[in-house]
Amino acid sequence: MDMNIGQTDTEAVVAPAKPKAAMAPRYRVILLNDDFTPMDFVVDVLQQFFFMDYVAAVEVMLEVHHKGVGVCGIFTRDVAETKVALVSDYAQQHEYPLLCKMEKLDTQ
Ligand code: TYC
Repeated sequence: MDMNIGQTDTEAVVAPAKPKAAMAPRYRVILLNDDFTPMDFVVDVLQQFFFMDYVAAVEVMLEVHHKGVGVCGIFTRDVAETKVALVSDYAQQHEYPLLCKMEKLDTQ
């Protein structure tokens, strides 16, 4: 008995095209290590601008201190740009060389 009525072999193996829902690209906001910015200042930045609790902020600060870079969070482009600008202005006001950057994520 024919179990494949109305369906060719090709149709049976090719998955139907699934429309991809458009999703806004996301960006990773990162801090870079330097030898001059005080650890307490970096912890304060992470709490103030990224709403981390003290323990999480110390963890990220130490990650940056030991490995050179650490992730503050993942955001849409506008939010990431705003965070980078706010952190960079705050560091400059205090005359610290702290670098905050954003990187586009390639997978969504
Ligand atoms: N390395 C700095 C120090 O020893 C601390 C520091 C941590 C600086 C993280 C920047 O993004 C940074 N004072």
